[in-house]
Amino acid sequence: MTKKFIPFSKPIDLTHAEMVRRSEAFYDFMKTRRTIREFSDEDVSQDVINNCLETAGTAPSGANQQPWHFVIIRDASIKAQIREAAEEEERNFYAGRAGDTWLEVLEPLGTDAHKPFLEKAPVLIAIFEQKYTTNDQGDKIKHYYAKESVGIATGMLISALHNVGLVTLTHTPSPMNFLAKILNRPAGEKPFLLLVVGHPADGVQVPDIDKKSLRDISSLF
Ligand code: IYR
Repeated sequence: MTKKFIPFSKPIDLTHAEMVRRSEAFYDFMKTRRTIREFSDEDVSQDVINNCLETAGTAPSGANQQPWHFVIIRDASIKAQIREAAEEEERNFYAGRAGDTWLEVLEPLGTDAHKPFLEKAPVLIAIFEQKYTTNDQGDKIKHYYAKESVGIATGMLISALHNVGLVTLTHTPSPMNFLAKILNRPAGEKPFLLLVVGHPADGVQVPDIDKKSLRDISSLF
């Protein structure tokens, strides 16, 4: 394939002071994001979801292969199937598969095998990692750094949803192959995450937890 390059111009050009102010303002807003486990049934428009998905789709990816697929679930009967399958996995998880050490670190979050949010929240987004795709000739096209890429896209999706005042829960029932089955996804796709999206329930509380300090998460040479 021949290379084609086009000019790039900086989308924004700031002074140092403006950069400091803007980076602070972004941090101040992003640090208000909390994972929410109780949702109201208030709806979220598909226009908003689509814009946030388009933002996620701008993520960098290995060889620009964009190895992600997002399934939007609004249908009550599909949500019910997902809840049933997820709760079955979670019962096994909490009854022993997790192991004591894992359950110990989850303790402060107060989670258990009940997942009513899977039916209550207006939107579920099942995110799939495309490990490979299959072309019309039936050849497998391998994707490079698929997991890293879909992780980055998911982070951008969570940020885009937060930016419009929606709340999310990054739900990872394990194993979650049932999602590929229920949603009829092709071979080569592996469920990455089930993102629960909506508005918080009235009076919802969140765990009193901290984020690590800059000192703890970074080092400077
Ligand atoms: N998937 C289980 C357990 C769980 C695991 C982690 I790591 C969390 O941060 C939270 C929960 C569940 O959803 O309950």
